[in-house]
Amino acid sequence: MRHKVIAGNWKMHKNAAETTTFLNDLVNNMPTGKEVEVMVAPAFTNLMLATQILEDTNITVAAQNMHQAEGGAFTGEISADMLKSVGVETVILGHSERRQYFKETPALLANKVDTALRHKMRVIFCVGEELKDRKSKQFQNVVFYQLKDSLFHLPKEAWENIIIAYEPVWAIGTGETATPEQAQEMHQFIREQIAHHYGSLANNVTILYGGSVKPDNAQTIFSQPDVDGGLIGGAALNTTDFTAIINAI
Ligand code: G2H
Repeated sequence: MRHKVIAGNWKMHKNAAETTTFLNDLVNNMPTGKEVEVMVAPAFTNLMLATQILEDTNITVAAQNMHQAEGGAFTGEISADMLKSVGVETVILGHSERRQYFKETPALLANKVDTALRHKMRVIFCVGEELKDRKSKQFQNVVFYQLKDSLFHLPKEAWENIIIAYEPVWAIGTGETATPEQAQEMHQFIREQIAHHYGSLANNVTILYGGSVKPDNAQTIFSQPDVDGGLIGGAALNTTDFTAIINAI
């Protein structure tokens, strides 16, 4: 169901002690009276710690990645069942850093999405164009194929468990942010493509913006009609900025 979400993607930051400090601080300083799901995505090693610390709160925990197989000889990998066994119900898939540095392809990501949904997990699926695609005006085309190749094989019911994160690659960790108009244009485009394929359920899909969201730009981005919240990287690593961003929704 469409709702507001602020999710912190910690990437490869924070050890166990830092995770504990951050989460206790967040719990003690959580903005109140906000209709928003607050989520954190720590490293694999800290997921169990996070679900334990957050057990009696409304803050949810996501993994940053997952393997597509049920299990087996895949040294260094983590399965959906392992995530669920430590209380993790949501997984981020298709982040541009996974696509770029770990060569994750649309077909592989389709496979990961299927596995996550089979395990009744929620997926935050990331899409976004590179700078060259924006310059060549191919950005909508690129994002369309990212959606089509990894998600448009799904049955309608599956969309209850899909959240989209639009993250223009040129805005990730660069300090460059899409303007509110650029974000709205793409969020609307994404919703239209889902509507074109699936009909009115598109209105119920949560679409987050990601890419250098900070306390000082969050409010104008979140105020756009098709922006339902944010996937936050750098600014999710300290509680002052993160709670300010939650307050901006
Ligand atoms: C985009 C975002 C979080 P940042 O990757 O997914 O990171 O806010 O640091 O650009």
